[in-house]
Amino acid sequence: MSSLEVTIGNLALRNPTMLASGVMDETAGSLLRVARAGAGAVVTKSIGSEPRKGYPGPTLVELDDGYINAMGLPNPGIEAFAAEMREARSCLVPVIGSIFASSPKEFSFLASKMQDYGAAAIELNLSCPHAKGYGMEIGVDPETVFTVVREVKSACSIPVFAKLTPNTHRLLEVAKAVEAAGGDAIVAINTVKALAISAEIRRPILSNKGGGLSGPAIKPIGLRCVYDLHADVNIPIVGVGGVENWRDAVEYIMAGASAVQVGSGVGRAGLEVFESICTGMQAFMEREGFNSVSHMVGVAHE
Ligand code: RRO
Repeated sequence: MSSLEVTIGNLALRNPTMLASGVMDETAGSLLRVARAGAGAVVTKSIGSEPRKGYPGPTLVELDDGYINAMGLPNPGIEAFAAEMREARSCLVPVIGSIFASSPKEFSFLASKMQDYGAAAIELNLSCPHAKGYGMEIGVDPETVFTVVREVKSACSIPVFAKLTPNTHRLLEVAKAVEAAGGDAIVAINTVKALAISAEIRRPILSNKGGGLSGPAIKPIGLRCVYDLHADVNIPIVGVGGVENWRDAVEYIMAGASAVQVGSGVGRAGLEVFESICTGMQAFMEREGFNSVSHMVGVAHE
């Protein structure tokens, strides 16, 4: 029997699938449903210091091969999120607290709150493509990223993951900064900067105009980033971007990911996506003679 168990840093997962931040993850109830559906871990919506409404609608456009979103970091704020985390802790699987902030000090404050709330790990959002003062505005500068990760690492004892943006030519430098600062894993990738226009309305569709593209359209971009990262950094990588079946997950693992996250795939394939990825991957591993997921990590480089 092939094993689907993996460890990322010192975080043990029953299988290599996680719910990506931003999907079904703002309440304990929805996180619990995703855990029951078979995910190996769940990541919360990115939470900031204060409540935020996000951008006015429309905030999402559905395309044939993905979505473009500009939600604008809507979240209840770290104080109110305590109640959701208290309930989500009864989850069968690790709950990873995603946070966004505009300074290293604010990131460490939020990380220690998430740790107090019982998060099993922290995911730093260094990559939202459309929020002034947050996300990729911070995450494209290796020095700033180094300082953020180092300060968060000294403020908490749980593993710290950094979610990076593909919207830069400095991805490898940023990833090396995460590693040098003691980061436990890299999560790649967040959404790709994109735009949708309505011919009839003659304007961009989203209220924010620009947004972030996700889903199958970005899988080759995610694969390329994970492949390059695996060649250059020595901490685990979590692959995200267009994963919606076992084959997508295996491709990311062969590129160098130790686990994958599923975001748009939940919207497109339903909650069954986690179980079907795991069943398909298990059958593939048995057919191909892989005893564990770790034996598949990075084999595309050999
Ligand atoms: O909330 C958003 O608009 C958003 C976030 Br925080 C993110 O990290 N990535 C994205 O595509 N949208």
